[in-house]
Amino acid sequence: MSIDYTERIPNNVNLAEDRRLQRALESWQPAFLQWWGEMGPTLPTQDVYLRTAVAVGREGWANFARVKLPEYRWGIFLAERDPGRRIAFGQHKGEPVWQQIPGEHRSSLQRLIVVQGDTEPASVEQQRRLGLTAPSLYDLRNLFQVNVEEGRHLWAMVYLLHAYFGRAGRDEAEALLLRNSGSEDSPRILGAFNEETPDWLSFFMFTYFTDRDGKYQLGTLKESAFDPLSRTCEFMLKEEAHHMFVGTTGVDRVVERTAVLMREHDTDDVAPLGGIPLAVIQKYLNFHYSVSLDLFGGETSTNVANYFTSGLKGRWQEERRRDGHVLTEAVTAVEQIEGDRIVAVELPALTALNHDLRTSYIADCETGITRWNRILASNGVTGPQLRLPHVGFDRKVGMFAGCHITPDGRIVDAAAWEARRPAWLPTAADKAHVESLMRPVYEPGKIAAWLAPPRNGINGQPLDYEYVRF
Ligand code: BYC
Repeated sequence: MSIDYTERIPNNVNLAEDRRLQRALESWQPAFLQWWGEMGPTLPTQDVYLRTAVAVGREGWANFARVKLPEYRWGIFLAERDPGRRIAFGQHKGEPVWQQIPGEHRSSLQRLIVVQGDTEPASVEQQRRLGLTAPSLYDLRNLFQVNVEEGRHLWAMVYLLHAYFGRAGRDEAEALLLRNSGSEDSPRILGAFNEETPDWLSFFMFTYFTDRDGKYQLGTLKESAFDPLSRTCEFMLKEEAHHMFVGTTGVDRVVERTAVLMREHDTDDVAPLGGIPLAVIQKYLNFHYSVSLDLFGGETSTNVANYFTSGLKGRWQEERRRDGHVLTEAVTAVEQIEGDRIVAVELPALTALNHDLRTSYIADCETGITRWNRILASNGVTGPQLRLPHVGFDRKVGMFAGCHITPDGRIVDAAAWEARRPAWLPTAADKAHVESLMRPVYEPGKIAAWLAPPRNGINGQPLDYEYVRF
């Protein structure tokens, strides 16, 4: 089914047939647009070369065109319904999925949807000033693409709140526009979404590590017995892939430029040459990886055990797993601190599901490390390489919170840890150097000197295409 863009809210959920819901969403729409105007991108533009979803099928789901940003059409798109779909896990395994929410699961599902929904506008807020310093029109366009789609993901969650949670859902939808990233009085719900994204190295790290958490969390919600949530997340994942591409290739290009400068000048200190030293890249990586690990919640959680058992939230690629999908008997190994050592202990798999998801996420993060080190090697850089810090490093959530663990996984005392902090996490001087490189480059085909050019343009366009017009 192709989507009708003459409707006020483009959708594939037959909104026109549910006048009450349509009216409720139409009354939320001006508040969204006002929020976008106040908290969205600050850089004024004439138009941007953007993709917009036009269908949800496998092929040809998106259309590319020049769009005036404030006129972007945010819509509600769910993946197609599979009428035979059954619950794949937990105590209701094998039963048909739910089209309505069983009363006993209302509050848990609402909580999950609100937490997910809260992250989407948060990231737009975090990124709002990046348009002032983009390293090229290509990158600027990618930033706006990510921003409009995060805005659409907010719509996705607001649709569910309005359609299935009555008055309470409408109140939560309103509140999603009232909390703000980094606000003293009403911050965003999860820690990483109150951090700043002040520069483009942070943006690439964020889209690599934090958007990747999004991929895994959406992957678990895609398994949900609540079918509308599952279908919403399935389509969101499709859009999300580009966001991670921006992160992966963004870090690729920074690493490549640094490696070229290191080789050409035979030095690690590429800062005076206008590059970002490898050690600084590593520190940014350490920071973004650790705050993203916090997004998985505690290693053990009765919340997550209940979500799984009742069918609200599955595991990553639940249906591909070769077990009973119930987990009442299963155990799994989880790292824990015992005295001055970190050891693996066996715990019930059900309560360790946040840990299970985080384990898949970490393996995925490793693929970035491998590719960046390959870029270093192919440029003849043979010294220290990039790596993921230990899972316990600099954590604020879970069993490692409050512990002092080094990037290589040693437990040390607070003083020793603090003394080494400048070697592990970005210092004021590191941030000032990165900041000094953030100068906008808005001539078609031109690119800032601190990163390599992209390999390809967007949607087959050349690199010197005017991706954004002012
Ligand atoms: N900060 O039992 P626990 C994305 C709370 S990113 C602050 O371990 P649970 C995106 C927790 O809520 C994906 N608080 O938690 C990326 C709980 O509070 P209550 C976002 C935290 O429930 C880039 C308490 O601590 N999606 O899409 O097992 C750009 C006890 O914790 C944090 C989701 O997260 C934290 N980091 O798991 C744009 C999916 N961590 O309930 C978008 C929905 C935990 O006792 N959310 N707490 O008051 C969930 O599945 C779960 O709520 C969590 C936590 C995985 C977040």
